[in-house]
Amino acid sequence: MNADSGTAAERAAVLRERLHHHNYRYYVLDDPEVTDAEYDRMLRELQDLEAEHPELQTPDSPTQRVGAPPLEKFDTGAHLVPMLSLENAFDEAEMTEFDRRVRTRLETEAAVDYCAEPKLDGLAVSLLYEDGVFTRGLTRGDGTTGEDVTVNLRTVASLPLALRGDRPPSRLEVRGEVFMPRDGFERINADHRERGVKPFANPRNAAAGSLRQLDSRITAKRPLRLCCYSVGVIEGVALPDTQYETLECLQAWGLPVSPERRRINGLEAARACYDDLATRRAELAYEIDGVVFKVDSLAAQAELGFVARAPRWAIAWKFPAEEQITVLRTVEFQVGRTGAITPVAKLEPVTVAGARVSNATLHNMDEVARKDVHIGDTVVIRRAGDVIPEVVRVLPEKRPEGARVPEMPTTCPVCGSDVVREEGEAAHRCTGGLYCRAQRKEAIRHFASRRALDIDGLGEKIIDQLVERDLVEHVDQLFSLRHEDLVSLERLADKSARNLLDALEAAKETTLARFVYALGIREVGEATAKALAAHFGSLDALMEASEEQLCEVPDVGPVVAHSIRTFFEQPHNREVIAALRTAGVAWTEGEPAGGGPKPLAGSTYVLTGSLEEMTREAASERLQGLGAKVTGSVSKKTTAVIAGADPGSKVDKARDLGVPVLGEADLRELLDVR
Ligand code: JCF
Repeated sequence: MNADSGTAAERAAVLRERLHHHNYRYYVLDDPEVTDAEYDRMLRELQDLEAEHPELQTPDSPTQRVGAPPLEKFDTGAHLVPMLSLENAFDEAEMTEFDRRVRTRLETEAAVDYCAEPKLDGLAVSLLYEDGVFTRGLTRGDGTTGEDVTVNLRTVASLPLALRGDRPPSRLEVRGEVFMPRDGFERINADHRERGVKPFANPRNAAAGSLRQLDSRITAKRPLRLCCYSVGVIEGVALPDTQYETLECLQAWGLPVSPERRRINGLEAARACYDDLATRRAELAYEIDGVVFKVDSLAAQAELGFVARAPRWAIAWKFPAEEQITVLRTVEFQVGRTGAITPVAKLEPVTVAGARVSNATLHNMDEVARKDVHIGDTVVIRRAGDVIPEVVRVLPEKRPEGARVPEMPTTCPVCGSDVVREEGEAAHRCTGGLYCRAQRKEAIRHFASRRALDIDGLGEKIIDQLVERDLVEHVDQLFSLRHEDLVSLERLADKSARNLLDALEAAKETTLARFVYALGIREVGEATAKALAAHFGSLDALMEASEEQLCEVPDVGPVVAHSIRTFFEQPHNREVIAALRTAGVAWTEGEPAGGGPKPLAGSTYVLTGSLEEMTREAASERLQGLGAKVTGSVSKKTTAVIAGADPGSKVDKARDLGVPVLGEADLRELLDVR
């Protein structure tokens, strides 16, 4: 052996040791000491070393989790000790009954110690460690024999390939659940959808499908996790006296166990534990379907024994099912605040996870097509946590004769405007904009927001009431509100009403850019509104511009141009705009700068103080229209500072830096240059 391979061997050993340690910190203790990037760097270094010196590879190396060539089929293997199933409790009475039976059999009145842990919704496996090395893994199968998925399990990052500690058991058969956390499930399904592969119905199916892959290289790419919960066989080391300590022991050997495990005393505490997990269910990173309670004392477990294939000392107190089957009566189309039109399934009412459900979202028409939803179908409904109920899938075998596919209406069910669907977008949208009642609240909120017309005091609560009482159907009607209208609203005193009327009056004087932004045209944010205002100079020019002309504006592409065109083509939108102008909303119109020369290109101005003839904003837009940059702070690169009345420190700064200071007359001259 040469000196080089000697150091390589040492380095590989050090890296393996560190990677094992960090794997343990991350997956078992849930308390990582290094970032993912640092971990990856070490892993890559080890991979490179092993590639250069294949003799340094060990079967338990952290690099050996990439999978192996596909199998023809899985072998079967016998569990050393049969894998048990769990009795279920579906309500509190059944749990109380379980506790009573346990105490009767143990001949005790005293509260029993239980070890509690969440019941993971994955797939049960049995793992064999011989002399501390992982040698075989089986699925549960029929409880006596299962499929040999050893190569697949070796790719599961949280499964230790070798046990930790000085004296691991000489033989250990340990049971656990392989599951897929929610984020991983979402990621895999997003990837499947993108590639046109059928997504998994739920994380449980995803975990099962991934583990039962004949090609373990695919399994290696799936974000599977392991959580261990019991021991089948143990040799060479004695187990502690309780289930709780057994879990601690497994953890010390490097096997992941539930961080939610608890030792509790008696039925009352079991109920509290159940309630706690039920409330936190939606926040957990993985799906659980109940809480497992086990009599903690192993001696008491032995005394209780088994019935059929389930232990008398354990029970799974299940949460109400998050999925239910029902019939889809019809599909309605709901218009959201932003104009997106969502297909909603109207259902034969069912109770899902404790709540009565008669509506479920179908998301969008792509999803309707992908799930092949027909009206009259029997469907699986899912309601998880606070998430709105959704249609997960249909049961095609139950489809009635003549069931038809729901169709998106061509006009908005609320306002009758055209419904469009933009290229590359999943959602259909109502083009009604300001006119559509469904979008009115959002439209008014946006219209009044600080960067739009900046109507002080027009908050959400007031907007809600204005719309609900039909005081404001379209934004122009904001300007015909009277004092008596406003004081009739809840939470609006005389003084606030007057302030709001003043704010409305003040908001009428605006800029073209703010006005365009305030219209709430899809794809038109503040920057685009400014660019449009500078380019076209007047609202009429903008309203008449073709898509080609719109595309000449910096940053406006075909998508934005199309959205603007569609908006201005809607007669309702034109009516609202005309009414706004009649109400007195006004701005200084400029000359179109678009396409024309940019005499101020390359120059940078700073505006300060108040101008007499126009607002600073209007001046800024017009300077920008002529190609100048307008910034907020003075530097050596500033061409000039333009100062109105009562300028601030910017003028001092300009003098310090030798930057010219111009007045309003100079500004007018600048803007006249064309
Ligand atoms: O999390 C589970 N799915 C889970 C299943 C947890 C347990 O403690 C179990 C189990 C199945 C059988 N314990 C047994 C005895």
